Amino acid sequence: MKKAEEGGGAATSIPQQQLQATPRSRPHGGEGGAARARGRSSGHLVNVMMGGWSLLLGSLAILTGTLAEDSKWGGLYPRESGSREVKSLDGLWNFRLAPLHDPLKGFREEWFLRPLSKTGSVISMAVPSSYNDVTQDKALRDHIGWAWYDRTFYVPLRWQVDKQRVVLRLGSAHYNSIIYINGVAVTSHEGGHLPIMAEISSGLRFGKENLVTVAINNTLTPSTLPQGKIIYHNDPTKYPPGYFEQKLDFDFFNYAGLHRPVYLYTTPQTYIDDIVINTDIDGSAGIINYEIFAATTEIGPQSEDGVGCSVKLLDKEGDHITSAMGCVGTIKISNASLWWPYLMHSNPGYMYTLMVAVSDAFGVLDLYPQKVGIRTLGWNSTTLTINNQPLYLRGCGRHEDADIRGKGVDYPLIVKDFSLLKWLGANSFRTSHYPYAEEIMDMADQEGIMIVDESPAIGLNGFGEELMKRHIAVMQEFVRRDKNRPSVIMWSVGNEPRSYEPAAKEYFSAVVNATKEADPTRSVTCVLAVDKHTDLAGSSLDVILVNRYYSWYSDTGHLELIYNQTVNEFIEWHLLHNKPVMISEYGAGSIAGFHMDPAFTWTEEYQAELMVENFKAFDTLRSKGYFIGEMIWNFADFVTPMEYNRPGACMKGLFTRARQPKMAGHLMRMRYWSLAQDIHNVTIPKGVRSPLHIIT
Ligand code: GCB
Repeated sequence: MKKAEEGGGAATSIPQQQLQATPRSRPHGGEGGAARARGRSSGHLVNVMMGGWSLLLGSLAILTGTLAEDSKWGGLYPRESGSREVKSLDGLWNFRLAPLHDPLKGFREEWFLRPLSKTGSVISMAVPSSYNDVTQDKALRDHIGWAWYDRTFYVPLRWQVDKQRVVLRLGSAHYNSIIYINGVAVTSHEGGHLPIMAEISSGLRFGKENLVTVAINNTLTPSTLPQGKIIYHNDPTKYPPGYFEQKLDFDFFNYAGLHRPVYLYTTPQTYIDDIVINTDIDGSAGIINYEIFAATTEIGPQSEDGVGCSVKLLDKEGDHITSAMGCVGTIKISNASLWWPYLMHSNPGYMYTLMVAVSDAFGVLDLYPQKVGIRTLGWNSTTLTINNQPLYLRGCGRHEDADIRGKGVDYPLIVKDFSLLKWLGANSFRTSHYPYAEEIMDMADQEGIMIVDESPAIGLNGFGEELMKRHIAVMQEFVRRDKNRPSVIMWSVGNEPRSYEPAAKEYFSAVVNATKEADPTRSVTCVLAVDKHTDLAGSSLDVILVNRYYSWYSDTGHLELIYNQTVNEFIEWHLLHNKPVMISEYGAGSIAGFHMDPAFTWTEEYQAELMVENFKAFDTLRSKGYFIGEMIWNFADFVTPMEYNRPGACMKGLFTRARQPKMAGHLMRMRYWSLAQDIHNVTIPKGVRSPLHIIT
């Protein structure tokens, strides 16, 4: 077995049964899809899927179920260490769409058995990226159904000699996906936005060329998250035979593809499968409670004696602070540097590194560097706190959305967006309306930007058993991925459900309870939009988040009504539930460069004046002591499906899609810095000024 270079010293031992495939008795972790899929022929796997996923609506293949084995994975991001190597598979892959009216052709012809280039024509496709906007091809932009990706890669012989476990990890693939290595299906996954993993060691040709193939289907149905519907048009006087369209229950473009980085990484046969961190504070001391879940494959450990865990805590500069033994433990640090949000402290986003080691009597087997931000969260009927200080959230709803790449991870864009958030003086955002890329979440941790972490359940309706099971499974996967992130201060189980439907009460109670069971340390919300007297979800939530578009979707043009309507609305939500309340969306569309005085809908002036009226209402609500934040819709303009009532995009951005500030961006900057000055006594930077001096 490969011995890592960094020593952890003698380690306290893990009982042998915990080292076997399912470490500890967790609902997740341990050996996953690859091991189980191994030995099956790929043809069998497809048959299983076709049987279980009720594939056809007319001629269209649709996935409505899942093999789900891979959902047991996902806790730890691929990181290098003294015992682990990471190899990126990003770059240009080969790509082909399945024909719209013969969606199963690729499975029938077994495209996964050979390079795609040998079964037909291919184009180059960037990974990570959405595939929709990277060419001039309308068929690619508007595709519904299966798309196929493949590429070759080498794995060094040395990995085999060193008896390394090799894991393939895709950050996400939207929506359903099946992954093949050298022609054999190794795992499948339902749902975009969350990782897919498979241990692939036994299917690899070490020192030789290997083939990875991904089949991916973007079709949304009433039982997917998010939901959608396929509508068939049967009137032969209007539509050609077999004509169908995808209807969506949300307004953002349903970008599809391999949106996030694809990695291969190695671990030893006895490895760190997951780490759970919870932190607390005691006066000026910081407390880190940790739990390490080790696992082993059938060919490990090499030695069964004395396998155990140890940790070393390093500060931000990498200097050693303290060490501890044991797979479960507590570390107390006197005069700890806490994790604080941006503008709430002079050193926001402070994180330690917990170097976790699993060792045996001969030395370290596996190492994983786990970031730790020490902070506490609290909530009661009026307040949300961090490190015992009340919070006021200044933020926005966002989208993963940009030119060309769609929802593809893009490092320059990540840096730009966080730079703009800090320029605004914002301290938070909501991952509307799905889990964001881990690379974005890393930046939030590091910069001290607080996150309301939202699941992909947007606009839900028809609250049946099947949907609930899926929703709970997604929340568990989501918590597993983001549980150790200090930036995540609240879970949002969804956005704007039809929570007046009678089944909503029981449904949300079950989903919220399951989320709390997975993570009792954070508050849970759901963003509401229906009338407060018909809503049936609010009673299950810790914090009430409400979207309201006064003078835009209602009383359009009547800015003078905003103040009263907003103040009354939120007072009533609080009285009804006796919980903290906040506005999670408000705003107006504006076309950058479109001006009219007096203000008119779609002008920059109208958007800005609507904001000013809202600010007055928020200040009144703030003084009541239970209004805990404001998030505008939206950070930047983003692309919608084609509609006649919007020019290709939702134009409610503070910034254009190219991230240039509108008048609203400058105004928000003034607002958020003034709030930060008022609440945290920060100095407003030079150059922050209201663009509205003309109207205020
Ligand atoms: C909403 C939705 C958001 C939309 C927004 C709008 O309530 O939550 O996804 O984009 O309204 O602009 O209509």
